[in-house]
Amino acid sequence: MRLGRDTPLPASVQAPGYDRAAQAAGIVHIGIGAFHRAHQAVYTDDAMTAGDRNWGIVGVSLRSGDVAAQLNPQDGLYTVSTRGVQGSQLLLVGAVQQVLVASENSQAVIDAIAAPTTHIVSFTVTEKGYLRGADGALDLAAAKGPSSLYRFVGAGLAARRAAGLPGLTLLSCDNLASNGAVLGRLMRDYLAAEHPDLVGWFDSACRCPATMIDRIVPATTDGDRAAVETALGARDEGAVVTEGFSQWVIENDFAGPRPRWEAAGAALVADVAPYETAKLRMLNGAHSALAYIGLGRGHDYVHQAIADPAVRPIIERLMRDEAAPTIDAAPGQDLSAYADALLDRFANPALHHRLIQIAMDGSQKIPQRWLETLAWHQERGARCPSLEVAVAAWIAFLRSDHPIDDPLAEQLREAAAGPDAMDRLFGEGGLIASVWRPEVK
Ligand code: CS2
Repeated sequence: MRLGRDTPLPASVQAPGYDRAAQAAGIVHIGIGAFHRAHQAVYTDDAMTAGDRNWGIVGVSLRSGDVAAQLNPQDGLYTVSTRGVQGSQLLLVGAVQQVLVASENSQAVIDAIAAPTTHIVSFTVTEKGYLRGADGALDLAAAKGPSSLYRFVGAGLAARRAAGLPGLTLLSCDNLASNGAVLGRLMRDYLAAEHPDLVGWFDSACRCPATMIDRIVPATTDGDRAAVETALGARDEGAVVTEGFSQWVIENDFAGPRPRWEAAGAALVADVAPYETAKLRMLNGAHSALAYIGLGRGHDYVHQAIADPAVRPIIERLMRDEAAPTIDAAPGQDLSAYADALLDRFANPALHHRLIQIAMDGSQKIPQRWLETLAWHQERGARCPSLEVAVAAWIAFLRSDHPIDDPLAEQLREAAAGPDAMDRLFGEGGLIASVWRPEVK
């Protein structure tokens, strides 16, 4: 039996505490992968359970029909399994109402963005989804392409303005430095080229707050789906598996109404930067290092790599001695306690987080995860021994037999092959948008 609105639930499963059918959709989310379903959708669901109304989510996949095929036959319902040392828990999430596939039905996506009930368009499109060139500027040719977020948002904004509707909050939930400002600048550049009459209205009527989002969400496996089926008594093709920990820090700068996400534990703050920088350089920086160093040592999963006595000290030093000193902590933000908590999260044996999943898209991740830290120390005449090991491990990975999943895969493999790899990757005019120049030996 497939999960749906009439599925009887076991008593152990927590169900949405509100009338789903009575909610309007207030959010369009572009990039409805596992991360969104385990993170922002859960906060939104909790906010509605706490009494907030009309924050249903219309999910959008830009390319693939997979998530639509998983969720639409289930009335948008899916489960989130949290797995930790204290055991596991199953939660049924009702916030997602339907999933649209932009490549199949672009007008429906534009209509959803232009709907009067919509106040927020949020994004988890991964680093490469922002379509930036090596210089950080919008790649306009790509942005005009069929699976560009800018096309849909641009057309949706044009329709809103024509209908006399208010502007929107565009909420980036990706792991980019200054994600809100970056999205705002790129969106504006797109509008300047394609809808120049909208730029002034965009500036005054729309907002792009920054966010720091954090929850480790490994790709769901067939084994996970089978375990959920046993616990639920129904088949959930959209199941996601995650850790107990979850954090969301959001810049409190919205164009209009927003869900009371604070009722679900989100922090609404004036300045996200200290949290975002700590997360990118410590958590994500350590993750990418674990991926390349761990794969090089024959590990498959994060918890195995962090248990390796040859790896753990490198990761600890990376976080505590290299990344943490570069961060201007907010009052009450304890970076040493943060490093302790991250080591525990990485060690979670109940979460099977594949290193190869983290290793993908290195060209898009490494600048904000490693190079900012390296550049900070370089300016002060200091070295980062752990990050240098990580850089060497990435080059070894690019030279290895592992499949390389990266928009620059071919160029990276070629650049990494020769003795001048450091220079071709990170040097002047190199492949990686670099703030750090290696001392090429
Ligand atoms: C990971 C992130 O795949 C990756 O690159 O580093 O997805 C990480 O798990 C999340 O940012 C945690 O919040």
